[in-house]
Amino acid sequence: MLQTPAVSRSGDVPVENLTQFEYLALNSPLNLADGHARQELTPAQSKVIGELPDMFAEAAERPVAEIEREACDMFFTALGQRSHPSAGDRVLSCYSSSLAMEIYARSLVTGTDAIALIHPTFDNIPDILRGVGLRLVPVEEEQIHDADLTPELLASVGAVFVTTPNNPTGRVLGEERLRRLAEQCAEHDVVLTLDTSFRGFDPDAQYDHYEVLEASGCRWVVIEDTGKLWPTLELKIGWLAFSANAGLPLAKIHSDILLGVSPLILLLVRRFAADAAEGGLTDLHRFIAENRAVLRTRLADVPDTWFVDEHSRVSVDRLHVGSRLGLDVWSALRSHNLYALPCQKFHWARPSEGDHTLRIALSRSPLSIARAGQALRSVLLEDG
Ligand code: EGV
Repeated sequence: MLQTPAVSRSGDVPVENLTQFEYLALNSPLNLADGHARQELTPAQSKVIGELPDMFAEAAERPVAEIEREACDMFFTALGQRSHPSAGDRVLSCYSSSLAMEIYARSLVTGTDAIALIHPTFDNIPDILRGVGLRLVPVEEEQIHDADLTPELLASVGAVFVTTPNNPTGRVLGEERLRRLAEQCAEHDVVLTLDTSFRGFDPDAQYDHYEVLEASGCRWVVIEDTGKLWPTLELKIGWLAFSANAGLPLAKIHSDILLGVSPLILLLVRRFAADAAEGGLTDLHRFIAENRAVLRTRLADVPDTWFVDEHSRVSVDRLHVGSRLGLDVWSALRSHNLYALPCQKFHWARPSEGDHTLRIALSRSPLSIARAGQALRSVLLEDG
């Protein structure tokens, strides 16, 4: 199923996925495209970075398994996941959550040929899953939140994959829904898979998921990510956690790809997670909420535009551009050197559903958000 690549107006570079849209923005001073954290370090985080030479020495000296266990415990616990399995047992460390997902996908395809996947969601998830030969069955986000999955759907797939909080909508799977979904997956012997990369931004996503999953008896896999939270210049860990009964060759395939991650990065994660637990996370929530408020206020009186995900707390916000085309607005913004993300490709099963929305990143300096708000405002008013 080939789709015509989106072509930028000013150049003719074909853009085949969301990440390629994000590449275009990487060197721009007003990059509000990718969901990575690019704001300034907080004073407490700067202090940790100042101690990197000592941390390097510590990482070189101590047993890596010990550092890995501490980093994993600290991170999972900071985000409310007290019942998590421990590293070295049923948590595998990866360089990134996309790598964790690739390892998951390669493992899953040994036992099934189909997976139900939340729609919309960030397009590298369907692309990675399709890349190993899985057939994807779209499940609407509303469907997952509002009711049980049908027995027909559950009988037709080997796994269900939910991004929670979802990217880009910010929608969180609540505890009761997770419990029910896990029960259904247990009943049908389907692997329940969660991508919780954005969980750090929303306290509603920080109830103890592992307690619910373990109690259900279902086969489960969870991909956790430190990569969206802190401005650590792509120094991050993706974690692949799984149930004792997962029945997938995750450890074998992980070992095919890597011996281990850097103990220096594990130490960095441990230190940033400790700071998060001691108030850093609350500060981050306030920071994102303020950026969101500045952006929304700046555009509040622009006709025929609105923010779609009213209650979202994640570090991105979707703007509906009304009757305008998202790609046209994206091009106009680009000529002001401001980059956002057109949303079609999040709607991996039906891209036209994203024709009129843009995703704006909020993990940026307040000054960038203010400037972007101003540029968006003038572009939308010209165009409206
Ligand atoms: C976001 C990009 C890839 C991803 C960006 C993202 N990574 N393609 N492996 O991290 O929301 O901007 O998730």
